Amino acid sequence: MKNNKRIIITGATGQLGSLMVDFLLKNTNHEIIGAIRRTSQLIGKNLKNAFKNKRFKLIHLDLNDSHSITTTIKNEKPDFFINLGASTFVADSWSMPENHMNTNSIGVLHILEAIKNFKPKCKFYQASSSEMFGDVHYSPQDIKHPLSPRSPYGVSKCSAHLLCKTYRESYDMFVVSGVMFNNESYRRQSYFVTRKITLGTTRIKNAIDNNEKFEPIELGNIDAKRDWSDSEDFVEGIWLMMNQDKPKDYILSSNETHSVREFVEEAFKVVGIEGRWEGSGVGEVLIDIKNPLNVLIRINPKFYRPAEVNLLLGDSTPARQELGWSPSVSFKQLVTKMVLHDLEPYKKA
Ligand code: G4F
Repeated sequence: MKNNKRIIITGATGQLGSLMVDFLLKNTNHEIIGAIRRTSQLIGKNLKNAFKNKRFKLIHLDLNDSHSITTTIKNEKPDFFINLGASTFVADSWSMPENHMNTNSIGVLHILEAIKNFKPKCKFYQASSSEMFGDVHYSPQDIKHPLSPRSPYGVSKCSAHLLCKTYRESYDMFVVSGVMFNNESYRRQSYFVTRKITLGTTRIKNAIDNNEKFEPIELGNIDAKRDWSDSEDFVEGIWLMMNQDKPKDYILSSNETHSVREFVEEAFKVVGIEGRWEGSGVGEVLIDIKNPLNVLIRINPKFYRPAEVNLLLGDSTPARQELGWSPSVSFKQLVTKMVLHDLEPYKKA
């Protein structure tokens, strides 16, 4: 196919990667190469539409193996490389810090080196993270906010972010970092707090409707605040960043912040359950107002983190003004979308 570009997307089975694949297959005529680890479990689930398209193919690439990265760049000769592959679960980064540094930092170094040496005109996108701002100095956080991470994950993302800046400035490469605040969807894994809540809420709703016993959802710090967006909005922002004339970093965010507590309240509202918070600290619970014996949420300190990012609130004004990007889904709409998706299996049952 003439004039078609070749785009490699790492993390192609993940939430953002698979949505990126779907977006590019739908909105461009380019060849899409999904890169995944051989052990990735979500191929059938998240890439089922992509496999129907002849412009899509899957390859194996391991961010922890420089040879696999170099060989991929040499063989595939990509025009764009969108790096959405990473160890993304912040809580795990204290128990697996080396894995996070290797995958998220050294992996990026290998990609940058391979592009520089074998396909220097390839445009590179790095998924930077609002976790880099960690112990925030001011709100809202803009692109100039100091890097102040609070977890090994945050450190790994800072290091990759700085490598990108260095390669862009040293070798005149097209390298952009999109600093993405939290983004969620029905493809989010169940151990992230939003999906844990939407899956838990729908499980409880089904149990109450059928007069069955149920276990509450167990959470950690419910007062942490995040700037949550819909991942489907972000993939468009990423593509706009890749198509600028000159590489420039941007923030992608909703510009609103909400606590985990608010997310819980909204989710139960969607299924028509009204709760009331009682107690405090580790003893705090959310109970069902209609039947106070029903405990909906309980705190489990095992989900507390050794160091917490208490507040994230982005300022994506430059992306909106200069790239023409804008999020289309509000906080309430996002919670509703995710809860309604997770209710579906119960309707079919
Ligand atoms: O959903 P989370 O695990 O996401 P977190 O840590 O904010 O990281 C996500 O967003 C980053 C961008 O800011 C990405 F870079 C990163 O890869 C990932 O996508 O936790 C959100 C908040 C935290 O404050 C956590 O302490 O929810 C709090 N929380 C409370 N109870 C919980 C739980 N988090 C999880 N995962 N599980 C709980 O039971």
